[in-house]
Amino acid sequence: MNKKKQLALTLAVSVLLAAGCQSSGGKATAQQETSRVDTGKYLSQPLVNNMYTADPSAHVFNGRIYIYPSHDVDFGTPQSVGGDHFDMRDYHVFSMDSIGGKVTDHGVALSLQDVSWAQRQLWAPDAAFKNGTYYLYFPAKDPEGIFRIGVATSKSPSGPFKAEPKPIEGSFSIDPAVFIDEDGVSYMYFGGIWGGQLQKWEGGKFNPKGSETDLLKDDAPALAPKVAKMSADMLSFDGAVRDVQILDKNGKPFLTKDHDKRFFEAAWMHKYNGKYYFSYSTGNTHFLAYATGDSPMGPFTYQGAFMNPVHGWTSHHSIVEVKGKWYVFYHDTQLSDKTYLRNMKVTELKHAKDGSIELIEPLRIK
Ligand code: FUB
Repeated sequence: MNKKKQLALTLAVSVLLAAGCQSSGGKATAQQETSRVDTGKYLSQPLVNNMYTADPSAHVFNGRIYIYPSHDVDFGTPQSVGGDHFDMRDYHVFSMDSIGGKVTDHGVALSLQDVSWAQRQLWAPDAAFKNGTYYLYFPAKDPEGIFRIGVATSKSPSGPFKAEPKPIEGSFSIDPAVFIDEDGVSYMYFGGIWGGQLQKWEGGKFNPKGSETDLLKDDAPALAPKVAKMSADMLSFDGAVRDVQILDKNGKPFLTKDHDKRFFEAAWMHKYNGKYYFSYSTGNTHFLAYATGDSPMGPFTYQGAFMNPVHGWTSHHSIVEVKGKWYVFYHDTQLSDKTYLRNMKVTELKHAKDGSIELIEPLRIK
């Protein structure tokens, strides 16, 4: 490894770990932390104050807004570049009748102990409704420490959900986002690098000794998010997992060194005026970016960032239409100032006349 690369890796690792240590120590609840922060600094306020919530996937079911977030808790798990300190063990479902309305916590919808194949780290989930059933999709590490994606079902959008005995065959990595197109065909987008392990899957086989980051491969093509069609029963993939191609305006794929544009994690899909919008986080550069295309399988052309970095390290969102207006659910670390104890938020998202998304600044610049 040359000196420049060694320095970059050391820097990234220390930035990650230092970021995770912001105001470390103490296990204050989200509620206790509220009074310590300058709420005027933020575009919007946390939706929930009595627990930590992140990676909010929002959907409108039966005219009500349901949110499926990760449930961040400080279990004192040592921090690592692979994200061991994101040690989540259950999911709660939240709902509200309108944006700005009262948020209802429906309690524990699924626990790690009830997922027979999963050993740790219930990361960012998503939900879908089809065939009269609600599906909760979630990543977790199996006993070998490999992230897989599981599915659980319920007759109610708020759960409780019952997990299938095995992860989805052929699934790997993190951050599932399930999109059902107008023709009824469903797709799962997924993947994440660094803690999400995509860089350990080169060649289609998991390499436990693979790199913890993508930082040593500057001139290699950037690692691609994944997409698979879902079977009619929504419990498995229908066909092969494919790369999601994100191209620049000249039709060229990004390189690893394009850190402020290349995919990192947090895939999402929404459809607006007949176009497919694939959005994602750039991770270590903290932007939420989007790319558009004419098919749900891609390719997608990069359009730009639609949200500047939030307070915190991770950025993860969902985009949903509610009564004719569009909203982005996202998170930051306003309540805790710790990277792994986050709080979900929502703000309006506007498509301009040409279809582009107006850039959102989540922090008030004074
Ligand atoms: O919440 C754990 C991980 O952090 C998610 O899976 C990523 O998207 C990032 O938000």
